[in-house]
Amino acid sequence: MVEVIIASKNEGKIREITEILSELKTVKFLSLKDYPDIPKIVEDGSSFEENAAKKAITVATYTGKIALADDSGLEVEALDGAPGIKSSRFDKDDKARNQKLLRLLKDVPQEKRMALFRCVIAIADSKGGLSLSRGSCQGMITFETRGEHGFGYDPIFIIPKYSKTLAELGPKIKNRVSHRAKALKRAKKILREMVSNYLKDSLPNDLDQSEKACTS
Ligand code: ITT
Repeated sequence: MVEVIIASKNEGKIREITEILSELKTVKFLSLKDYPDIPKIVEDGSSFEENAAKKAITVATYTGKIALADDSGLEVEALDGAPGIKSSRFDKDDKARNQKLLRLLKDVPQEKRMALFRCVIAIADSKGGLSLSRGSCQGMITFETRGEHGFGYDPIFIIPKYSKTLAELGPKIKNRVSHRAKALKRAKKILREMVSNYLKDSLPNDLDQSEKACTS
């Protein structure tokens, strides 16, 4: 098994990432909850890409293991893309953030409530390797919170195809259609390759190349 650290403290994200990548049977996922001593990472980048890369590189450097980070957020068209990369700092907790958004949009009619969830996944290793993958998911903002599943802005984000919020749809559908699911589709291939190289490299040196090839 190869240990991969999910560079996040957000339980909702950790749960979804672990579920979506569960078919990687040679990977054991840990998260920042298993590394309470890692210093707080300040997300001061000017893009999802910069913040995701910073989180993954910091954790890979600190632990010496492969790290996978997720930087994500919600862009609301009527608010010129806010809260965007500031989505987690928009207010003090999920409930307050959702109420604030609904308040700001109270006079915005149905047809102008378009929004986009974005996600960037960064995978870094301790030797300086870094790869990024992106995903987005289009939707509309509700007039009230709906549903109990998920986390964050899920109760106010409608997927038009289902006319339901992500919090009503639940994990099975969310993990197929979400910004995170899309970004992780490509990230999964990258991670599979990194892990297989890592396993090959960690075999004893007295195995010759043909024996190593048989293990991949
Ligand atoms: P880490 O940095 O520790 O991963 P975080 O919650 O601070 O956790 P971000 O900086 O990426 O993560 O902020 C993302 C914000 O967008 C945060 O408020 C989330 O609740 C929200 N968000 C991201 N993905 C979401 C999703 O799938 N559903 C609902 N809200 C989401």
